[in-house]
Amino acid sequence: MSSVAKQQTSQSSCQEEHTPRFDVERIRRDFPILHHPVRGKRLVYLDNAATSQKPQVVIDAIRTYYERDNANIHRGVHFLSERATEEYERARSTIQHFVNAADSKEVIFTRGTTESINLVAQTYGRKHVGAGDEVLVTAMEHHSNIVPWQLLCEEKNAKLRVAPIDDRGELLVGEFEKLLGPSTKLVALPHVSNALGTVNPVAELIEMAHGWNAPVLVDGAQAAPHIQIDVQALDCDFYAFSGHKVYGPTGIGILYGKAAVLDAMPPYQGGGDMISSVTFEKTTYNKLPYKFEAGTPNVCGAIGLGAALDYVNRLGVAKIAAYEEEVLTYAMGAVSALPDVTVIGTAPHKAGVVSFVMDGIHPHDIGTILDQEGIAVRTGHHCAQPVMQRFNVPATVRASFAVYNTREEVDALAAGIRKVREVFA
Ligand code: C6P
Repeated sequence: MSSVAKQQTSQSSCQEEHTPRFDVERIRRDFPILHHPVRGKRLVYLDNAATSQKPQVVIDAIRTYYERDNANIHRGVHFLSERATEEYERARSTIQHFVNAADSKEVIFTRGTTESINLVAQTYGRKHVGAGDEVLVTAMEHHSNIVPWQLLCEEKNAKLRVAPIDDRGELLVGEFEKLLGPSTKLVALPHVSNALGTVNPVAELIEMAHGWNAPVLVDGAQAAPHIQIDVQALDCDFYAFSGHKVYGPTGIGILYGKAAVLDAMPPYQGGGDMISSVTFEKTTYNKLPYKFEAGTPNVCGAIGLGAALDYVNRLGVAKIAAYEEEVLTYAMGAVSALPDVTVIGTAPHKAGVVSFVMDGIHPHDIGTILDQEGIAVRTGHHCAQPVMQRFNVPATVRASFAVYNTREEVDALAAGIRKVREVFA
């Protein structure tokens, strides 16, 4: 175990002595799907970075919305429309507080992280990035934080620069800083890497970028479930995350943007609700955040996400983070101790993810055997092919953790991996 991992373990055991134990069994009862066997076995769900499971309160919120409140929003004077609008806007304010945005108008509902990033690329990016300019990303990006910038750079004849990472999967901060300069018109980086679990020092990186007047978009898809987000403390210009990874429904996500930056951006899509007035000669646009929410939005998804974040707040983000760190440290120790296993991504500061490979066995075979044991992991490139290229592997097995995972499930994973070795012996 690394010295930092050991430090983390001793920190966790100190915390255990002074704070009441995190009642994971009670939390597990909130998630109905965890109690349905798969392949005749108890489900061990370790694919939370792909999507997390949903607590009963979120399922109930969705059901109640369709049973009691369903109507279009911002459009009707009737009772149901008013109630649906209130619930939708209440969800926005929950999200505002979750990320500590200064104003709820800085919170834009999108379909997910992918759409949030594309929105920024196609509006801010198209306006401010020109020929010869540069967009800076890192070598640990998910495809969603690469391809939108490539599309923009191709269109504008701009250049995509990539800050490298080291063998542990940590960003080389000095190299990142060297890549910044007067041509940098935008920086986009992940708060937490989905393939490696590395937590980036985003506040420090944002400060460096701002030194060159480059705004920063933080891809928070893998941070939102694990880390307290404070967009004002980070001073990021944009922050994107998806509802479905933080116990909410699919098809809903968030783009936070500083009000002044969003105000100066052209709209993304045209349609209903994003306008102030329309004539065939000229259209004027609605105020924030509606300017960026064209068409009937995912009302139910927003309400479901609000319920998910209310649930997370009730558990306490700090308590969740401390508990998950304990489980992750245990998992890193258990998996890396197994023979023939190499963990990919060993940065000292990690969240949520253990990625690994086994000598002579393809990750898909490992995933298939684990599945027979009721253990759900993701295998493949995790939509982060450049990370696989960096570590010279075709794919990895990724176990990713949520608030309801336990040490016993880590033990089940380790036993499953031993079984894989036996099968291939
Ligand atoms: N990563 C994973 O298994 P969407 O699909 O829009 O909700 O999120 C895209 C995305 C963007 N950035 C990061 C860091 C991500 O991890 C993801 C989604 C999932 O790793 C599905 S590919």
